[in-house]
Amino acid sequence: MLSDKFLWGGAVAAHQVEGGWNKGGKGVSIVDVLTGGTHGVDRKITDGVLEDCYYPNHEAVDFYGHYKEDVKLFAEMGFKCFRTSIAWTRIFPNGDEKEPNKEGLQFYDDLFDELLKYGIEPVITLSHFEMPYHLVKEYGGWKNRKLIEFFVHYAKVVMERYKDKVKYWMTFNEINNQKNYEYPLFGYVNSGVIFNQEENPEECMYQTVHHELVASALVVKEGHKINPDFQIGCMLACVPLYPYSCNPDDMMYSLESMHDRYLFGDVHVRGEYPSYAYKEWERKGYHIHMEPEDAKILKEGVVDYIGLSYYMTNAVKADAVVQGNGLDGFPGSVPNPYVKASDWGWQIDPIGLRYALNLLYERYQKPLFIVENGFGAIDTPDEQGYVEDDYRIEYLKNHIIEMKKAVELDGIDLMGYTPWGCIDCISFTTGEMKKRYGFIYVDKDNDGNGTLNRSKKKSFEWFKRVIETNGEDL
Ligand code: BGP
Repeated sequence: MLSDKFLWGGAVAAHQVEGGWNKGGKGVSIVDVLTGGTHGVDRKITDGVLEDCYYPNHEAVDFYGHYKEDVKLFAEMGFKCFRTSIAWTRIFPNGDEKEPNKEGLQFYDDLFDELLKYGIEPVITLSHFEMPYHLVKEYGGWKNRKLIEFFVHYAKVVMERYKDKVKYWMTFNEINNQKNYEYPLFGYVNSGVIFNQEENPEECMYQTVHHELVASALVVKEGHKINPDFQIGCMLACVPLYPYSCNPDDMMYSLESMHDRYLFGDVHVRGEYPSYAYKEWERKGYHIHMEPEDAKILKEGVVDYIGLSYYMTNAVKADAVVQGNGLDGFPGSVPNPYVKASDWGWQIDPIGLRYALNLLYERYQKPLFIVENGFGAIDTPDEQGYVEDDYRIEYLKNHIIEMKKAVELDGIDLMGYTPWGCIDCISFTTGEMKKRYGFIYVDKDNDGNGTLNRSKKKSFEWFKRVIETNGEDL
């Protein structure tokens, strides 16, 4: 049985739902200047706002204007918590101001009050791919150590302001995806840096992420001073990399590939880099600049829990030709003959979730929180506008079964489960509307047309029942 404190809910990120990109004094964030993409084509990083392009994030599903209606629907489903992010640019439009934007602060006050009215706990990510664009243009993004100061200031302002409304925090969303630095989008949205345009992309990535790790640790420390009851976590993209075969070469290759996935998690959770990181830097002649106080900061700022996203596993083969675009595969990835993939090539593997939870728990012995999981699909409403998303129910059900095994059979300390995109939102990787995850359908198409009307999909009633029975009736 799951504990009766188990946090069932849903997850989104500000820039994928809010819209209102220039309302309420909000500044331009880096996602505001990405173009939308089409299936199979990467989103593009532009050099500023192009007026003649369709920018899905600019309007998104207008959660900014509809949040009361949406929160009411979340409450009807029985959500115990709701994960979203604070758009840094609503609070500090440029990122380097001293004084916050009052209207931005008020928006999140209103949103959190609305959630709390229904007994829904806000779970807040401080940085989910939406740093101020000004910090990229003016300072070069997180490559610049100065960003630590700006981020810590922003975090302190919002933690102080919402200290009685928000208990659960996360610092950076999927910080470890930057390890996949050959794929520009991940590095850019996390750090504002296009690594493969740098002289030494990998060394630059390590230096950049080091600044984020120090900032994260400082925020954990400062946050606990503001309210000792705060639970402040990290957020890791968890993609277990299976060896393709029991050939020792494949076994070793998968272990080495997993080193990459854990590296930054180790710093968040243990307060130090793993031994193999130092060896790699030495071997490759990298010089990662660290201030003398950094080691102490990292040690003192270890996280309280690990938030994770889980969508897929990958199989890796030592002698595979490098393939994949960084979204559907990591270097050495090969199709796994035992699992199917979604339309976007994401391998569907519910057992992999139990595997992932075991990996993380064995390594860290810290509470885990599944803050993203879900099935992106093209939903087709019938004539009445109803979406019968049995495929989504099937996906989530199978994952919840394995999640429960991790708790009930493996004894994993799991705080909660918030499926991704509980209301339809803009897909991050494709920039499109048509890749949907929600229990709630939003009438908006890929070209931005639609009424923005909200309606319940079949999965809405299903998930409501799951929460009502604490995961017993699937
Ligand atoms: C994660 C991000 C989310 C989200 C999700 C699904 O990497 O944290 O922001 O979007 O992936 O990806 P997509 O929207 O591309 O299907």
